[in-house]
Amino acid sequence: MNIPRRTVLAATAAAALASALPAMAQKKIVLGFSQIGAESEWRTANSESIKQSAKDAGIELKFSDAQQKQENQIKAIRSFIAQKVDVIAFSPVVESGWGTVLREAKAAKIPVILTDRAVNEKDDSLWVTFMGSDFVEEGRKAGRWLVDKMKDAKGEVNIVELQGTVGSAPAIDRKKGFEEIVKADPKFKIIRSQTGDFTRAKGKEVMEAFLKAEGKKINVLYAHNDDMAIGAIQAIEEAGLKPAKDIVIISIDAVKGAFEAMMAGKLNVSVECSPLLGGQLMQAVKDLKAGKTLPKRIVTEEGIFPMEVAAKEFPKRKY
Ligand code: GYE
Repeated sequence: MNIPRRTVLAATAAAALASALPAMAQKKIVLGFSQIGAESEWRTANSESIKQSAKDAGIELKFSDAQQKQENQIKAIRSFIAQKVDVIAFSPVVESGWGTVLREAKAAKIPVILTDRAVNEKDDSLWVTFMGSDFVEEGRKAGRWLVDKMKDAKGEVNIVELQGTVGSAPAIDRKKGFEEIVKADPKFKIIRSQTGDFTRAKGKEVMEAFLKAEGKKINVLYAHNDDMAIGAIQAIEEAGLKPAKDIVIISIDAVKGAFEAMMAGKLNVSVECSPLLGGQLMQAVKDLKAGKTLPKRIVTEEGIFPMEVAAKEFPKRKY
């Protein structure tokens, strides 16, 4: 058969293009994510959510664990910039000190998404969106629950507070929201407040010190997360006291460990803070790549779980 040479060339070009197309279509979006570390049950669930959601969304994830150190997060972000990833996301361990590296990302035209925790920077053009919980509101929920629980209490209500990581958004905001509510009634007194760094070990250690200093004076423990509360419960038991009875205990996150403590009658209430941010993060990454404008703030919806509902809610919990 005599096929004109031009036709053959055109057919070859078309075939080449057709075989290249799927490869082009398959070119995966690359997301660099800098995680804080693995300090709590919340964080573990958050990392799993991000990894699983990236897989489900077909997004290539470069995941870096900073082991609680801001300098490691800055290094990771710089390396993502050098690798020219499509999008950078991170959960900032503390609020301040991000200006320089965020300007570097902006200069490289790589969009940045803040997940879980906010930064304290005036120039909000340095990130496209911030997705996560309203920590001030979580603190208020904890405060409102306590005010209601103690509405008939006569005399002083002495509170000890286990704060999260110094300088972190959830520690600053959860303190603020809680104080805002309890200060309305002078019977509430925060007699000690110290960081337990969001970990069980530190929560236990600091609670031991509180008990040594204040002993039976302590009526309430407000812990900025469940892990610290769980550590503190151990300290309270070792001191011969009954958690949730001798000392009312309030914490935040509502992870499975907290539900177990509530079902065992050792924790009074946990305010929900969802770590399951992976799905909405991947959606945001895809939207960005499709040229859509994202809302500047995406707030997670959450509830509050007192011990009375723990057994009923437990089977439904996903983290
Ligand atoms: O409450 C705590 C974790 O940033 C909301 O960090 C997060 C907090 C969470 O270590 O358990």
